[in-house]
Amino acid sequence: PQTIYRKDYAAPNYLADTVEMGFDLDPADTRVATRLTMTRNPAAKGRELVLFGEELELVALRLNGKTLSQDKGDFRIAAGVLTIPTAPASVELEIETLIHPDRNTSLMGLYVSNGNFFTQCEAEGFRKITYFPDRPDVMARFTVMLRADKARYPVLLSNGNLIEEGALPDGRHYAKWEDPFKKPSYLFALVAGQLVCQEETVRLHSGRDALLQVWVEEGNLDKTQHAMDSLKNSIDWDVERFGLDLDLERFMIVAVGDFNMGAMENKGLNIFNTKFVLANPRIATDVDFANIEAVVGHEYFHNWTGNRVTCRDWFQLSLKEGLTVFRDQEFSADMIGSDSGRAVKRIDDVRVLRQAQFPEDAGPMAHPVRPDSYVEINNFYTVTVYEKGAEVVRMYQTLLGREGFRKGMDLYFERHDGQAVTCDDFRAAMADANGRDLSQFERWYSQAGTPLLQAAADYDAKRKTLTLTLEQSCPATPGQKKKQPFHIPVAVGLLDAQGRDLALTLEGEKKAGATTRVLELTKAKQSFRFINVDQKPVPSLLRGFSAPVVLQFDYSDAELAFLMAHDSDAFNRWEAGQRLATRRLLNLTVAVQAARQSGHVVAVDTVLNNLQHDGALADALRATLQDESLDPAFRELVLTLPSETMIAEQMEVIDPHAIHVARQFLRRSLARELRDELLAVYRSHQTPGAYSPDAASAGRRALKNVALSYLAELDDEEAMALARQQDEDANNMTDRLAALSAILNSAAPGKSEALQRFYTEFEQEALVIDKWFTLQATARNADVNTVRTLTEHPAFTLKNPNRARSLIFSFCNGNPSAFHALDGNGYAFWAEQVIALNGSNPQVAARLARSLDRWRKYTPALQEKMRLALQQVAGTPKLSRDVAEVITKALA
Ligand code: DPP
Ligand code: ZN
Repeated sequence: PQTIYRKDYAAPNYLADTVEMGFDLDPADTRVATRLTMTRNPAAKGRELVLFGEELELVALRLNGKTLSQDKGDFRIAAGVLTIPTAPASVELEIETLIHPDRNTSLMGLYVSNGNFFTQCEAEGFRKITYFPDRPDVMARFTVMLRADKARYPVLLSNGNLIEEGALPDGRHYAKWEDPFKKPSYLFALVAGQLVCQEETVRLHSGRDALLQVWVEEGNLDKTQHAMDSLKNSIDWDVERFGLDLDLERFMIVAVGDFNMGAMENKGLNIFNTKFVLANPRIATDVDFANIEAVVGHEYFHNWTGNRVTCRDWFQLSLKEGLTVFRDQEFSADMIGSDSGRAVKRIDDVRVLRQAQFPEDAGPMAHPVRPDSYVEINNFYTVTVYEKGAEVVRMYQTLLGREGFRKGMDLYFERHDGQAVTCDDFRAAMADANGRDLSQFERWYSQAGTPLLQAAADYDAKRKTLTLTLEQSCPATPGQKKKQPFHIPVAVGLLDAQGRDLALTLEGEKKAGATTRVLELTKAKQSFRFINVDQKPVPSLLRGFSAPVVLQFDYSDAELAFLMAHDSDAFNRWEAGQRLATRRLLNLTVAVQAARQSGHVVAVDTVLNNLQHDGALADALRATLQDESLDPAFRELVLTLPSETMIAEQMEVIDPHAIHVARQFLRRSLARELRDELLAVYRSHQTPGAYSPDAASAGRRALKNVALSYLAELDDEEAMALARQQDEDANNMTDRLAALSAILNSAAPGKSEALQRFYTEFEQEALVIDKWFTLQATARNADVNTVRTLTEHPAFTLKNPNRARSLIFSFCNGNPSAFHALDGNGYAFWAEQVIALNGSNPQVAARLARSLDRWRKYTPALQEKMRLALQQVAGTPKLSRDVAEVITKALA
């Protein structure tokens, strides 16, 4: 497969003006007639008119009224590209294609889900509908006519405004839609079928009215209220925070059960995975409610950051995604409102970054936020482009302040509304609006890898100064051996012996300033001197996680416990606990390995129990658990130990089994030590009365349920009775799932009965059955045979991405010790599933293919088995471009 390079970007030879499309919708054979007006681009060098098309039957092609013939050489088609070598400066192209939506299992382009029609065009799905200049820098005004059988497809939707509808002969009907805004083809959408909607008219900030609709299958109307509320909140928030109002008369969200991604921001017609729309207390957890709010916000915010101003080319994907993730993160934080709520949200986001993006940045698929090349763009909808991209945007705000950031945003829209632009254009707007030089900041876009920030503090008691020395480096990544220093904002505070923040004065300053200062590290090594520091302080570094780096500082256990108890920065309070726990977990892991190696037939538990007892962590957790002044949601985060994946990333050589044993041991010993306190917290954090997904109630449930999960480690009758009682009594999915999980992960009897009861109750709710599969795939006693057996369950299908993710992905990514079984059966299973998915849905297959990204970091025995599995996939005939890219890079 061919690699596409950013440096090869060339402006399109022709620019589009208008597009008129007619669809005769039929699942087997849909006819698409397109009339496209274009003019030669004076800025372009080439003269050829280039259109892209995949899996299309071309019925007719006319240029300015004249039929073109491939035989006569009027055009040629090769490898998905239709080229018309010579064309006049101004053209009207008429293109007729025939497509087969019911055979489309890739879920890109036009496809059928549960009998209804949907589209997904980002990034390059539009070319599966018609030949078209399918690239984001070609924007056009679309008018769309949909025709279909009225009984079977009563609802016909597309982008923009409905301008006409009516009956046609033979029981058919039509609807004509017009999108008043120019857009690239990746934002095109249509939906047709049997759907119902919840709708509401709202008065916009501008004084105009807008019609908001949430479309779902009949029977799901009782699950749309939260999405609708989230949409209204998003509209208000974007006006308040960024002065951006809805620009349409109508805004629609449609839910579909078969969807590759989370959701898609098509202009005025957002199409969503059901997972991010449907919710009520019976079927959705607190996390689901929060995710729905975030994703509804995300797609809505794209209307400005993505649609009004779009990307010049796909290398610039983070221009819209990083920015829009940042916006949705801020939206969610503002919706919680309180400072502690904001911190909880921040911790959640950083956890995702560390758990998923740091490993990506250290593996074979590592790429800059703005990649330099790709084989298949679908493989670059990554945590780097999204989550690290959001961190990069957040750093502008940290460096420029909220107001400065807003000025930059205003200038960005003033300059680029209606354009397709680059990450450099965004950075220029931020710099120019604030009179700042942000040229070095560009390296966050061009260099891959997670920077390492080493900090050292030197206190001079005589001079009363504290010198903080910061040193940065960045590991090599594929294609990038040497890295230049980044521009890193480092937020710091200093705590006195009582745990109070000191007012900070940097050398050369006259007065003491704020208690948190943002230091700007731009060189490889730099020192910052604080003066008037009366006593040796404890530094609180990288407050709020002010940059996406790994921070190393030589804290003692006592200092970490002190920060856990006192830091005014909630993020660092949590961070200190995580550092302490990580330290303990790594020590235990080494102890497990040593015990295994000694060859003595001693139970590992005995060895661990004999290890010198370290009460520091338990004491610190006890203090947090009982501190009623702390937000329950925050306490839950502190109590949650770093995941097995997080520990794995800290090791030179990953030994998943030792990690698992160590972490389980620590959980059980903490449960034993904190049993009384956990029970008390469990009892005092019930949420009686009607369920509400608000952050405060969700936090209470989270704390209560983490307590339950610890207690379940003890396998004692009292704890199991609590779990069983909760399983019986729960009036919401959060509590129900937590109870079931506690039962499933214990040694107690009655597991299959509990699972069966759950299944029977929710058989009709696909999203809940997904949870049912996930619970089993990630259960402690699950192995590859458990999962194999579940693939034969009548409710399982690989064809539905949510279902495939719920079982297969959950096992391969979420149950490391079982997946990495020593016999290599987990890898064999992985290879089978990747190969099966490759044939039907390459995009989803390539995601699964990434589960072995980090194979070179494992023990030699596991590495060898992983290499074999990778080679097996590599040798499969008809490997898609998507999977081939991932596997080739992994083996390189
Ligand atoms: N649907 C994806 C998102 O919104 C791609 N744009 O992030
Ligand atoms: Zn997005």
